[in-house]
This record gives sequence, structure tokens and C-alpha cells, in this order.
Amino acid sequence: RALEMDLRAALANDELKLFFQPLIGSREHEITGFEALLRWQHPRRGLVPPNDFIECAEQWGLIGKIGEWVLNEACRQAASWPTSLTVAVNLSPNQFASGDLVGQVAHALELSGLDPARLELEITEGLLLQDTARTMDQLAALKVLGVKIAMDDFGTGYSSLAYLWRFPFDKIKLDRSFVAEMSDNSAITDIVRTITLLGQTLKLQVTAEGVETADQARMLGEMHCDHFQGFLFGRPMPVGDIPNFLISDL
Ligand code: G
Ligand code: G
Ligand code: MN
Ligand code: NA
Repeated sequence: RALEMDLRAALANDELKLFFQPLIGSREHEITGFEALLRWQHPRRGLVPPNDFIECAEQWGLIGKIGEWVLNEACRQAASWPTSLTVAVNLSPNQFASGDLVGQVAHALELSGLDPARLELEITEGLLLQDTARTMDQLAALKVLGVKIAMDDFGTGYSSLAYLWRFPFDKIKLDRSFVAEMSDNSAITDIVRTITLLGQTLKLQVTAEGVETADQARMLGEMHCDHFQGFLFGRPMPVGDIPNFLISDL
């Protein structure tokens, strides 16, 4: 329970931070945007990764407030970047289940002045399991705002193919477990190629996650994957590192 008290205080104490990981165009290897990744700078535990506290935040009903902070902060940061760059924000299914997510997104855009087309919201298949009219309505309302919707961790959940035509996605993010297996496993390579073709057919952009080697980038580029994300191009970095990263040659 100590953690719960700490997490409740974290927002007020300004202990939440966003790190940003670059997204790279597969053809020119240019920076096209960043994904916002939440960290908790705990006074004693140090930098706590999201997997260690997001689930707790959900259970304790804190994800609404935290998610709202993430949206505002990500949009505020992105508004200071070159206008060609996008920002991606991860959403938890709980943010759809309760609270006014659409209102929060609209407010974050308004406060920051960020062009809605530069904001990408990443959802997981977990959201689509809570397949309610409410979820559908919210996704539709988010599209009306002009933001993009990406399906994160694509390929790891259930029935992903059936969801692709039922929801208004703009992008799929191929889970990094596929990319990791490609070099050793030609069946996985075939699956990845098929998913990128599917993306092209459905007019969805495809991002490959977890690109760690030049060989993976080459294979994925040959498959016409649209974007890369991974340690080969950049790790999640604090905001202070972004200006130098933007002027560096990748
Ligand atoms: O940055 P890292 O690899 O540790 O992130 C681990 C997981 O935490 C990722 O799956 C990511 O989607 C999730 N995550 C990161 N930031 C956020 C956030 O702001 N909100 C939610 N709901 N999940 C996040
Ligand atoms: O689930 P989601 O895609 O939001 O998770 C993003 C997480 O993946 C980030 O927390 C980031 O630390 C991690 N990640 C990003 N690139 C790589 C990579 O090249 N290799 C590995 N192992 N993890 C990565
Ligand atoms: Mn993500
Ligand atoms: Na992912």
C-alpha cells in the first residue's frame, strides 16, 4: 500500500516524466516523430518503468489522471518540435472505460495548439476485447478530432485480423517479438511480410517495433514497412536530449 500512497502523490510532486523514442521513416531513415513513454522518478526507488506501476494505477483508479497528464505533457512537448514530427501516446483500456477521454484529448490539443494530425493514439488489442458501443463511439469521436489511431503490439493478441476492418485504424505497430525472431526463423519472416502486405492492402501504415540490427532494418525495408522504431535508431530519451538528437545524423 505504500506504493499506492506514493503513486497518488507522484502527480502532485511532479515525479512523472515522459521519455521519447524516435520513429524513423524506412526509406530515407529520417526522424518522423517520437513515442511518449512514461517513467516515474521515485524519490527512493529511482526511475520506475511503466510496467511496474501502470497496472497498479489502473487498479487504484489513478490511470485517468495520469493519462490526462501524459496527453497534456506529450502534446505540449510536441508543439515545440518541427511541425513535420508526430507524437504517439499510449492509452490504457481503462481510459476508455471511464472518464472523458475524448474531452481530455480535445483539451490537450487546444491547450498545446498541436495540430491534431500530429497526435497518434496507441491502443492495444485489450481495448478491443471490451468491444462495446461506448468504445466504438469514442474511437469514432477521436477520429473526428483529426488524431490518428494505431494498434500497438500487433499480432500478439486474439483475433487481430477481425478487428482491422471493424475499427478505424491508421497504423499498426508490429510487435517486437516478430522482429526479434525474423533472422532465425523464415516462417516468422513470411508472417511479417504478409502483415506488411495486409497493411498496404488495407491502407494502414506499418511500423516495426524493436528494430535492433541493420539486418532487421534492411529486411523490413525490403518489405516496404513504413516506419522503424528500436534501439538501432534510438532509445527512449529524456526531453533534454531531443534537440541534439534532432540535429544528429542517425
Ligand atoms: O518504455 P517501456 O518499454 O518500459 O514501456 C513498457 C510498456 O508501458 C509499453 O508497452 C508501453 O505501451 C507502456 N506505456 C508506456 N508509457 C505509457 C503511458 O503513458 N500510458 C500507458 N497506458 N502505457 C504506457
Ligand atoms: O508496448 P509498446 O510498444 O508501447 O512498448 C514500447 C517499449 O518497447 C518501450 O518501453 C521501449 O523501451 C521498448 N523498446 C523499444 N525499442 C526496443 C528495442 O529495439 N528492443 C527492445 N528490446 N525493446 C524496445
Ligand atoms: Mn506503444
Ligand atoms: Na508495442
